[in-house]
Amino acid sequence: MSETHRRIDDRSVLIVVDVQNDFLPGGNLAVTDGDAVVPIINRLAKAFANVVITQDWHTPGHVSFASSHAGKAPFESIALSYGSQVLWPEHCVQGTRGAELAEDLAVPHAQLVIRKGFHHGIDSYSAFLEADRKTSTGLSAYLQARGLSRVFVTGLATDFCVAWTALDARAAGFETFVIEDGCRAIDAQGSLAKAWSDMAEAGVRRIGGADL
Ligand code: VGL
Ligand code: ZN
Repeated sequence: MSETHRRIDDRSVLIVVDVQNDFLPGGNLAVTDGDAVVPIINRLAKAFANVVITQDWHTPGHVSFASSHAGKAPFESIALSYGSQVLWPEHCVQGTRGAELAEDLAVPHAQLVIRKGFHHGIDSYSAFLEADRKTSTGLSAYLQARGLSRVFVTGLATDFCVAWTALDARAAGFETFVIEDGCRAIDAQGSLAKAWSDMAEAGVRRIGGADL
């Protein structure tokens, strides 16, 4: 791939996915080494005129929590009306400290904070389309309206919210990159390898921050 393709321009947007206390060490759904992305993202974001931040934002008792289903434990799956759902520890509940953005995240020029996963009965790993694969968050229309056609994705977790966001960006027709060193993974049952192979197949480009 040529430098030209990777270069950040006016049509480029950095999407910073779910860099929230609950996904950092000590949080309710801690991603190993999750805090390592913060300085990397702070540095990367300076190169982007356009930045969007996402925030996982669940209701108390959300359908994606194992505690909402009798006899179920975190990391088990259940069948819901829209398909299979992995169950998680309670995390990113609206208004809690765990749902707040990482204190050290320093991206003051971010223009939009988009919350997702707020429908009580529908999860949303993706920043574009909820887990029923029908309900839109509005992000695609926002980016289109602003003339932003090149999406660079970074944050937590590589194999869930980052991957789903990147796959949906690609499916919506955006040129899509994942900045690998700006991400960390949960990696449950081979989910990380599968995420990278799904993204490669979809035409999502895997890059490092140093490529930019
Ligand atoms: C995420 C699991 C549940 C993520 C969010 O941000 O990757 N993972 N909710
Ligand atoms: Zn969640």
